[in-house]
This record gives sequence, structure tokens and C-alpha cells, in this order.
Amino acid sequence: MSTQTEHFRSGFAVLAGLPNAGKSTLLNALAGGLLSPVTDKPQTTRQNILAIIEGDNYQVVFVDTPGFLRPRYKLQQTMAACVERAVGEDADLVLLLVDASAPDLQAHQQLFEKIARVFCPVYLVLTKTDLVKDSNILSALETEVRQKLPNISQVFRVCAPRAEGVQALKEAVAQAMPQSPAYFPPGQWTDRWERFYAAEFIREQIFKLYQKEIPYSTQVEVEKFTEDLGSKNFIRAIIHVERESQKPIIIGKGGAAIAQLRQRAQKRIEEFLGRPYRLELQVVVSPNWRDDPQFLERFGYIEHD
Ligand SMILES: Nc1nc2c(ncn2[C@@H]2O[C@H](COP(=O)(O)OP(=O)(O)OP(=O)(O)O)[C@@H](O)[C@H]2O)c(=O)[nH]1
Ligand SMILES: [Mg+2]
Repeated sequence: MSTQTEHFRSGFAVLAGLPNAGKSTLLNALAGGLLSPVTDKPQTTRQNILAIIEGDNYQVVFVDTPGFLRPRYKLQQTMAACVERAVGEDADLVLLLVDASAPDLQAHQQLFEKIARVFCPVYLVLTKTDLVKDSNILSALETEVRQKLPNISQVFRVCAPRAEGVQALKEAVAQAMPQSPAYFPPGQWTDRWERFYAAEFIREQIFKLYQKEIPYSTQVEVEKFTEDLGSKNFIRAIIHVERESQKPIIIGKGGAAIAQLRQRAQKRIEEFLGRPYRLELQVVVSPNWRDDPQFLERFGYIEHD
């Protein structure tokens, strides 16, 4: 990859949408790997996650963001701030994802207001097209969104799990990037450490295994991440919960639930990092951590300029 020629393009393409719109699924399809957690529950993504994708004459930094929502507690405020920052400051292009299978445009009102004000180009991406049999419905939805957001310059339809429409979108995004040298060195695909992914995948498995408020009340902290022991790579993680009563739910009868969690998370981490790990989990009560600024800062939810 020649990163310095005058024809080289590079920039940030931000994926924005409501919770559950399919942003992380699309990011993974664009990147060709499962690097951003996907679950069937809304609010899975809590922080911006980058996927750096390169071609012969471009490097696109795709930014997965948390689903946009009206914040009810401090953690959600930080999630909304992630979207604001990505869309309002970082973006060279905004990809607005709308779930075509359940489009509630009323619920998009606030997000649309934000996107109406951006200075960069905006592409509309209709997701989950496999769930919509009649293409007239998609056309009508496109028209309706375009009426609300006249700054949409192109429209795409994707079904990310089947990789439909993904290549065409990727090429269009690369073309839309400004002429610029690459932001990251060639071959770099993320800006995060491996321990961040380990924590994210444990959290992903919590979202998949537990119900009701439990996923939303947990935060995962990788306390120890040792790599120098050859086949005995070791990770110790703390699962923070908000209340004492949530601890036995995470652990389960006779430890069955946490054993299952440990097994699944370990497998997920091993698949992602391509090496064997031994995972140890501990549950700790951190009262009302979702509203605790110091706690949130420690986990990088609150960013300083
Ligand atoms: N049928 C179908 N399901 C999809 C498609 N794309 C995503 N999904 C499902 O939609 C759910 C939400 O997907 P995510 O990618 O986690 O959505 P998100 O926008 O990142 O959600 P948050 O991180 O919570 O904001 C998951 O169950 C996905 O498997 C699609 O094209 N077709
Ligand atoms: Mg997500």
C-alpha cells in the first residue's frame, strides 16, 4: 500500500443509527471479522469501535457507534456523547443506518436533527433487507427518509449477515474519502489493545446469556492479561454489577451460569485472538456504577480532549 501518493484517499466513515439497527453487524461485514460485539439486545455497543480497512489507494476508518438514544443515566450520556463526537467532529462521511424491517421514523427524530446539521456527505443505508420481501416498501422508506434529510446524497441497501450490498458500499465509501495520507500505519486494523477486545467479548456473552436488566447492569474489567506463559495465556476479569442481588444471578445455581459464561467467553476470545487462553471470572458489586463518573472515567467512557 502506497500511503503517500497524491491519489491516496483516507478518512473516517461513521456508522450511526438507533440501537439494534445493525451497525456492528455491518462493521464486521465490512472488516471481514467479528470484531464488534453483536447481540439481539439493543445498546450492545457502548463506545466507538474502529475498523481500519485498506485498499490499493485508500484507507477507510469505519467507526461503529453506540445506538443513539435519549440518555436516562450517566453511562447512556457518555454513549450519546460518543455518537455526537463521531458524527459531529470526526466524520468525513456519515452512514445513517435505518432498520428497514422495523422503521420507526418518529423514534429517529433526534438523530435526524443531528444528522441534518453535519457538514460532510451522508449516505442512507437500509439494513436487514432480507426481512423485507416487497422492494416497494424499501423505496417508500427511502423517499420518506430523504424528505426528512435532504442532505442524503446516496442510498444503499444491505443485508450484512449475507454480505449483500456490502462490497458496493465499501467501494462507494472509499471513493468518498478525501485525498489524504493514511491516518494509521499500513496493516493496522484497530486502535485498541487486545485486552479491550477480551473485555468486550465477555460482555457480549453476558448480553447473550442473561436477560432483563442484567446485561445493562454489568461492566467487565480485564484485571490481568498475561501472554508470556506460552500455551497458558491467562486472563482474569472482574464482572461489575450494580447491586448485591445481581451477583447470585450472574453466578447461577451451583455456579452453573458463570461456568457457562466462562466457557463461551473463553472460546470467543480464543477464536478472535487465535491463541489458547485460560479465563477466570470474578463478580464484584460496584454500587450504581452506571452513574458514577469516576468509574466511567476509569473505563474510558468519559473522554477528555
Ligand atoms: N435478519 C437480519 N438481522 C440482522 C441484520 N443485521 C443485523 N441483524 C441482527 O440485528 C441485531 C442487532 O444487530 P447489531 O449489529 O448488534 O446492531 P447495532 O446497531 O450494533 O446495535 P447496538 O450496538 O445495540 O446499537 C442482531 O441480532 C443482528 O444479528 C440483517 O441484515 N438481517
Ligand atoms: Mg452495536
